[in-house]
Amino acid sequence: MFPQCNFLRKTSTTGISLNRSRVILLAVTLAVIGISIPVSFALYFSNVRAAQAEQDRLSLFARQALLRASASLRDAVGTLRVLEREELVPCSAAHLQKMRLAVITTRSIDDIAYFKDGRVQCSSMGEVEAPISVGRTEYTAAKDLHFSLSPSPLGESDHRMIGMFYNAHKALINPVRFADILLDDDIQLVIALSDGTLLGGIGNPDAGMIGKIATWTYRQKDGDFLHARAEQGDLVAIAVEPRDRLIVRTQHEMLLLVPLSLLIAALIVGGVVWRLRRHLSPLGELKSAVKRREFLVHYQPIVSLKTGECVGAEALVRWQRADGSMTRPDLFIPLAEESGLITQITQQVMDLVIHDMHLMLKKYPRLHIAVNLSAQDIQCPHFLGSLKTKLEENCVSQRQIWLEATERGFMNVDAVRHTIETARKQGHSVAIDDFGTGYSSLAYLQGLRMDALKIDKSFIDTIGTGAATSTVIDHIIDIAQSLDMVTVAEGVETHEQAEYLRARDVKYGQGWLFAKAMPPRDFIGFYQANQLRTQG
Ligand code: G
Ligand code: G
Ligand code: MN
Repeated sequence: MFPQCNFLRKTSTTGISLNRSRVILLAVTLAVIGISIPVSFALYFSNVRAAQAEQDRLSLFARQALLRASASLRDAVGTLRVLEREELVPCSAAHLQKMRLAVITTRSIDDIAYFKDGRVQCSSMGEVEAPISVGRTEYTAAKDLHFSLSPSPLGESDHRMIGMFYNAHKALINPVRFADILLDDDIQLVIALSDGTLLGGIGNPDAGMIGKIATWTYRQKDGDFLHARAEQGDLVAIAVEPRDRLIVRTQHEMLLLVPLSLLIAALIVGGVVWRLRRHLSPLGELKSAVKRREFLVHYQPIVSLKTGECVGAEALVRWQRADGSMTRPDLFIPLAEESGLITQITQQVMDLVIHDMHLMLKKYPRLHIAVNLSAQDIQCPHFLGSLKTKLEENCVSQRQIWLEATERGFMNVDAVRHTIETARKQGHSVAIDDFGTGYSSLAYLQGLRMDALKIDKSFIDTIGTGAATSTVIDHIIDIAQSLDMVTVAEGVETHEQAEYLRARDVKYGQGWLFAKAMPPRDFIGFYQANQLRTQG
């Protein structure tokens, strides 16, 4: 029905000065947070994952070593038990033979000795000429099982042998056999008794450090080393590695997690930019103002030049932003018209006028409110239907709403005629606004009835200046009067201007001489005081 109603166009960034720096600051803050959180998480989790992976690796070695050591120990104990059970004549040929066989078949045992009264009587090597002392028991494992640590036969501290006593037999055990599993290069491994006594190790364990770790509780940490323990019965296996390994592993994890976190950060920042873009463009800002209904209306009184009675007011829209600042219409109406948002703003203005003024309009039937229409409202008068409904709902007469149309909206004369005729049929008065400033042909005045003509401020300003243009105002007044239109002078600022207009029978005036535009409550006060003065 109104093919001309599609006003949405691409818009340049005209006009509005915005609160950009705040929005940009917010965007930068959000972006910094959006980047630093995922990256911090990535760094943190790289550390955690690396530590866990290294700990798992060490634990695995410790458990393997422990299993091996337990098996060796079981083996050795088993061998001695068998020897005891045989009950052979001590140091007999058969006994010596059995001991020799046991040494050969039991991997962890290097030598077996038989002793009596604390002195060695014979061993797998044969008879002992001068009986040697058997050594002190240093650790008691099971009831019948004792250990002693003897110095290395070769005098090297890391090759000392372990003595294992079971009743009358003692087995010499090479501790290296206890932990002979394959290790990664950088890992050191030790087997110890649960009191911290070192049994053996591989990978050149640093005895001091390991001894210290052996007595630690499970979670204790050393600055330079990572370690894992496995315990079973009397045995403890400890795997140790330098902390440097962890750094390498952490770097590995970072290679994976940091790019991932940067990707997430990019998504977050993209989202922030996408969300804030609308706030950064004037049009985006105006769109959200329309969506959030950030508009209000101020009312500028229109008075009778003869009597001074206030007969109505012009509704002038204001944009009140969330931060409380007020934006004037000349800063956003052009953008609203360019983008097609103006029709929604007109609707909101009409809603506001009814909300603010319906009680006043009902109480004072002679009062009117003039609402500005944009060119698009005139070409596409959807607002008329809903205005009618809302006025009826609020029991306000259609006559009390004037509609102001500027010449700029008169390009498509057929559409204008339709709108103006419909509006007048509905009971509204229609005023032509900013008359004489629109550069349009006066032809539209022919055959198009309107009720009022608003003489633009620029003509009022010429009054008393003696400028050549000052005579134009007289012609405008003549045109209005010959077309039987009510005249309203806009922007009246001086008594001289008012006097001049009065002398030429201009009916109404609007301007700072009478009052500036004011909030609804103030206008109601102004109007009531004016009524008392002029009517009472
Ligand atoms: O009062 P003021 O400076 O605020 O008005 C500036 C301009 O904005 C004026 O030309 C006025 O006609 C226009 N204007 C004010 N309110 C509205 C409105 O609700 N709709 C339209 N289309 N123009 C308005
Ligand atoms: O364009 P429109 O006719 O709708 O405009 C009303 C505009 O004129 C508003 O911006 C309003 O604030 C302004 N205005 C109203 N009266 C005066 C006045 O006496 N002097 C000046 N300078 N501006 C005025
Ligand atoms: Mn106006």
